Amino acid sequence: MKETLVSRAYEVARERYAEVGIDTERVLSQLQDFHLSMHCWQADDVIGFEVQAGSLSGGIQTTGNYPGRARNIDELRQDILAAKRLIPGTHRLNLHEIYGDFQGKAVDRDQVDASYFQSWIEWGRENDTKLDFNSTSFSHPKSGNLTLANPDEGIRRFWIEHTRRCRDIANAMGEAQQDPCIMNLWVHDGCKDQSVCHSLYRSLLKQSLDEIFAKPQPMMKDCIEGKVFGIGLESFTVGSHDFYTAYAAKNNKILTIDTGHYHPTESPADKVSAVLPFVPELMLHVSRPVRWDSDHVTLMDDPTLELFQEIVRAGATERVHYGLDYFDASINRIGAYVTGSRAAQRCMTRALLEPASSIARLEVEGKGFQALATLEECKSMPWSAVYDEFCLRNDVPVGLDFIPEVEKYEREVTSKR
Ligand code: RNT
Ligand code: ZN
Repeated sequence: MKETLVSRAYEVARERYAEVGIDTERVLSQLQDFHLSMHCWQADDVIGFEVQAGSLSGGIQTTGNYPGRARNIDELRQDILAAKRLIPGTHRLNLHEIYGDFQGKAVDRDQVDASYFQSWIEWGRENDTKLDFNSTSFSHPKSGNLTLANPDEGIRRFWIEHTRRCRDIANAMGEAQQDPCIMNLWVHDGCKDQSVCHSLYRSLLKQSLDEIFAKPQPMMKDCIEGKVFGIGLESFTVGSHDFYTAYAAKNNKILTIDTGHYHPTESPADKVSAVLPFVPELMLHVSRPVRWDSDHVTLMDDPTLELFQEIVRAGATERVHYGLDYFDASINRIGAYVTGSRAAQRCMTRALLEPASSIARLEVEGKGFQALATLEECKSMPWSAVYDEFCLRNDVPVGLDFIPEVEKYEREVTSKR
């Protein structure tokens, strides 16, 4: 019954969109090629599997203690698969270094190598999931306030070694999956209070990055992520957006845009067309800041929608990697995983369904009101029927039907932890 309703609604939507020159079948196939890089850290509150794990540091925080957190690698894998069953399409998994398969062994960050990720590589192969990667400079006794920008040579060397090894691991993943692994580099380096050493720290970070990136790694791609500030590091951030934008432009690196990492009235979406002429590609960390970089679950809010629209309008869908980055410990984590992932897909659906070239034509012909009216009309076009059809064709619950599935998994699995 529901299936016929969905299909009927889709048929109507198909005709409505055809009237404005949009082929919904083409959009459905574009959606099939739209791969999210799911952040493994959503299922366990960014803790990971180090034997020596301490508490989360580096200016990031999860708040809440909803029961059912994944406590080990098997539980995490189980949760990721449970979430994936409810998200249409095929998706990648974004691992942090602290999620290695350490088998109860204390492996310090400057000792890690690809052997600890062999089981992930196999898991990825078995589950049709390509892997992306991140070095991890937070939650470690040597994290402090400064890692790659630390004037202490020993500490700086430690983190350079860690990050180099992470690139080796990413490259091994890329080779195994015959598709480049995208490795993100984010360090929290900054100052709680006023500092007169901005220039010193930034030159150290630049030097560290130059050393780290010196080795060619053909099967991985580097991306670098700045931010405004972290908790406890409010006064100064070494790796600011400007720093990494300049570094990426000069060194041909991928720039990561985390939607939570800008000033509250600044538009992450507007950065897409501003930086793409100068950097090879973009990585996204789709998140939702509520007053600060609070990493709330992604929703189809205006900033997120605009981000996807700007990518599509720029014709840049193939030059962007679509990572997610939020961690909410106050609600069911699988539900949060699925809600955020589907929200990102829904934004992409709307963006792909926009008759952008006709609107652009109106705009350049000076037909301002007609362009505005068309944009306004797009908001109420039946885009959701297209996303529902996408779920249906991928054999994934349509609409709210995924809620009982999450509840069942909670009853049977996560509530028993
Ligand atoms: C922190 C950055 C970073 C982390 C992850 C866990 O502000 O957004 O990307 O969230 O690496
Ligand atoms: Zn991020």
